[in-house]
Amino acid sequence: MRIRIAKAPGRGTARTATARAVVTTAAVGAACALLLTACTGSPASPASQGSKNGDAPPTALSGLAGAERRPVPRGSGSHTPDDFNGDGHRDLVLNNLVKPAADSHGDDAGIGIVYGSAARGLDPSVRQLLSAHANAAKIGDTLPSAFDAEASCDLDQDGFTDLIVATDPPYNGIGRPPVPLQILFGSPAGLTGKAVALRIPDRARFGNEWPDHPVCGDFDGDRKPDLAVTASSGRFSFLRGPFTRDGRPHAAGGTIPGAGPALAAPEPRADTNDDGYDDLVYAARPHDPGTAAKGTLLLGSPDGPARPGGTYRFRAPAEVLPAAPLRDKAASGSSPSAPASAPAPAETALLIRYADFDGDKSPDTVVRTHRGETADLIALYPAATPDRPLITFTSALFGAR
Ligand SMILES: [Ca+2]
Ligand SMILES: [Ca+2]
Ligand SMILES: [Ca+2]
Ligand SMILES: [Ca+2]
Repeated sequence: MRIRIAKAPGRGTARTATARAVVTTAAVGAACALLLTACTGSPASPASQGSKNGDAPPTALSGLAGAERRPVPRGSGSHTPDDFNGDGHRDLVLNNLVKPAADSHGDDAGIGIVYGSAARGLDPSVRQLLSAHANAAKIGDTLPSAFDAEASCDLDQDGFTDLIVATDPPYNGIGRPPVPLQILFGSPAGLTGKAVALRIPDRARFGNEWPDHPVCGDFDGDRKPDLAVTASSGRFSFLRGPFTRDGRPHAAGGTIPGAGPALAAPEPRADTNDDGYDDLVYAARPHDPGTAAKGTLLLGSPDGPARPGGTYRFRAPAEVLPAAPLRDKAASGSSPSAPASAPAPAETALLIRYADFDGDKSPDTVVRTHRGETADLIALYPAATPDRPLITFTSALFGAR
């Protein structure tokens, strides 16, 4: 799996670790009311099954019906990308979880994992909340407070996808900073326990910038997962996998020049020229998945992604991005319990994933509509029925324990 997960804004700034606020029932209710028709407006949607298609009271919304919790199905390992519990179904990673309105300026709400399901593509009732407090490794004596998903692949090749997370370790500004990237290993129970710091050997570091922009790929074509990570001054570290459970690469040489400042994997195929070596893109700014952008290609080779490959263009996968139906439905007035709100914050719609979730081998579209930092709606549109979401839910679920 070679993805780059959209980064949380404000990353890398020092933040104070505080106990995470639990979303109150009222806050969840408010978010739901806002999403009422979106949650119940598609009776044919499998998401509505179990709520008797509209007979349910307003509090039992299908989008929020996932507020119930079910255990993560135990898998035995798979080759499916983004399959943290190894059950063969792709899982979804969410940064930027919405926060209760009372805490909209508080800490990051963490990383949300929604597990895949055969029936619905994704099952929001099977989810995990990852946070620096619960899951980060200490750096020295200090627990980082930032915890943002950056990339995922099976670094130790055990059949369970692993998550690479950016943190904000303490640094006094003198000399080489600590490596802020950590690895959370997948398992039959999904992503649990403590992360480990990514170890980058001294010879594979350069300069005093924070190593960042991790990109997974098999750049040297030996069928083992590697990582590329920025160093400084347009150089990057090429770390050959597999990785040990304490975060060490199998091998690493000196840094490779001629790239940066941001790295990304080509989309949708990591091996752009089909020569068996995954390729790498560098660009002036981080790439948002699924958006059109320009970068420069470095072609993989037995020595890693080091051969110039010319200009590379990321293309947006869909000509028209379906919207998560937050705005239209909430504004339609058909929701009697929708709160009379002050002027609504601007809404932004983002593609968050373009990949096969329902197992038919065609890529599906997962979009997310945000209203400020306190409301969102995520919708999975299957390739087979691109005008009707298979499931919708809000990331406010992660605040409902
Ligand atoms: Ca899975
Ligand atoms: Ca693994
Ligand atoms: Ca490799
Ligand atoms: Ca290639």
